[in-house]
Amino acid sequence: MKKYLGLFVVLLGLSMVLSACGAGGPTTTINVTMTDFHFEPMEFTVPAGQTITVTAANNGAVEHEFVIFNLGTDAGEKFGDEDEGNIYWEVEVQPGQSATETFTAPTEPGEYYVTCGIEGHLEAGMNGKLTVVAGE
Ligand SMILES: [Cu+2]
Repeated sequence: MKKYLGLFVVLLGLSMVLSACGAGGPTTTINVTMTDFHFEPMEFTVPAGQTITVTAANNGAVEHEFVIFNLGTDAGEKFGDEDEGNIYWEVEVQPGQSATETFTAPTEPGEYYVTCGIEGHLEAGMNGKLTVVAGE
C-alpha cells in the first residue's frame, strides 16, 4: 500500500509540473478570439525562430486584424500609414470567421507589440503583447 502511495505522489507532482508548463511557458500555437474591441487573451509567449500556428476567431460584428509589430516599435496613439513599415506579420479575419495561418517567430527575444490595424480599433482597446523567448 505504501508503495502505491509513493507512486501516486510522484504522478501528482508530475502532473503539477506539466500543467505549470502549459500555463506560463512558450507555445507554438496562438489561439486568439477577437471581439469588438478586444483580444482574448491579450498576451502570448512563443519560442524564438519557430513556426507558430495562429488560429484567430473573429466573434465581433466588424473585420479585425492581429498585427505583430517589429521589436521596439508600436503604433503610438493610433494606427496609421506610417505604421505599415513596422509590421512584422498580420492576419485579417472577417466578422464571424476564423482563420488559421502560420508565421516564423522572430529570432530576437523580447516583447513585441500587437494591435488591430483597423481605424479606431487600437483606441477602442485592441492591443496585446507577444513575448518571444529564447529557445533551449
Ligand atoms: Cu479590430
